[in-house]
Amino acid sequence: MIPEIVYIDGEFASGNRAGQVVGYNAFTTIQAGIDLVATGGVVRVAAGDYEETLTVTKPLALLSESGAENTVIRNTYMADVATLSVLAGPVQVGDEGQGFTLVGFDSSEAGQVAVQVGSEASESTRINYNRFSRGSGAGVSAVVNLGDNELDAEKNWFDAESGPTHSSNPDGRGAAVSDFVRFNPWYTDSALTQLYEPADGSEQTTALGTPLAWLEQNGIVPPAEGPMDWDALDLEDSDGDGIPNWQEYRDGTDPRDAESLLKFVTIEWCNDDKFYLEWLGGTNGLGTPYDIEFTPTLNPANWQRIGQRERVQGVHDWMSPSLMTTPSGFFRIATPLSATE
Ligand SMILES: [Ca+2]
Ligand SMILES: [Ca+2]
Repeated sequence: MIPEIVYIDGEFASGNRAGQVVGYNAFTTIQAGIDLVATGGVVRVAAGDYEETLTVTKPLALLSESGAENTVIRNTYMADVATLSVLAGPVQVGDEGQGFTLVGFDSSEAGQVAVQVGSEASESTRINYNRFSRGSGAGVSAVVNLGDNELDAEKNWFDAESGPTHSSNPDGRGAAVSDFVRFNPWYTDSALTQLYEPADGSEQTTALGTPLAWLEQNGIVPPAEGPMDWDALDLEDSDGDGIPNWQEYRDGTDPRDAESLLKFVTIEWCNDDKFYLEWLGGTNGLGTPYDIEFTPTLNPANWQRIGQRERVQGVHDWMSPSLMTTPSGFFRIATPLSATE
């Protein structure tokens, strides 16, 4: 009977352990387990440092028993041979808490590869929760896909917080991957705890925090034949109302309408103990509530938030809720970039 699960431990001696018979379902090398497990079976590898080059020619799962940190597969003796070659699939290499540290032949020469996947296996192979090392040389690749179906190599550590070296990841400085390797998200730490969170292109902003998409929606775009200087556009006052575009975003007003700007229209002292305010504002921009701030004197100013008001389009009103201790002072409407408690 061919075993569905085989156990690998470099320290197995001859003789049997509970349920494990050395030479049948227990081996000291990973390659022996790969060769002798049933098709579609599981090769379970105990913690240790395995100096091997592996070739997989049938569907199986290769899993460690105690994670990538404790289970290393290393090619120390065969230059120009991948540490792990996958020639048929589906094959799974690693899973959560059951990955490997995979080290290619350590050389500064290009062409040293940790995992190479053939075209017959690329679509159905998964390589996750592993760690790749660049070794001492820059020439070591983490994952090379010889096929043109996308290979799942998400959630690995590529030996750099910036992710693997590949043209589609211009900031990546880690071990390289070939084309047709899906590597995003990757782990940004070797302990495999923090996944990289890609920036959403729609959330790009100017230096002052104005979304580029908001400027575009309001028809404020760089000239076709000029520099893409969004920061300069942000500082412009496109409608000539005295308010720069970045401020109109925070105020929620229309940067193309000079009548639309944040301003008080009414300030009243009523019933001898309350202030009543009205101001023009809008919802065309930042969505955080307006802060109503007050200072009894401008020299020195001591602005304190005394209320908040949800945004609407047009006129806002607000009545101070409690007795104001001073019948004179100054108000302003503040629009902090992020909501404050
Ligand atoms: Ca303006
Ligand atoms: Ca305006």
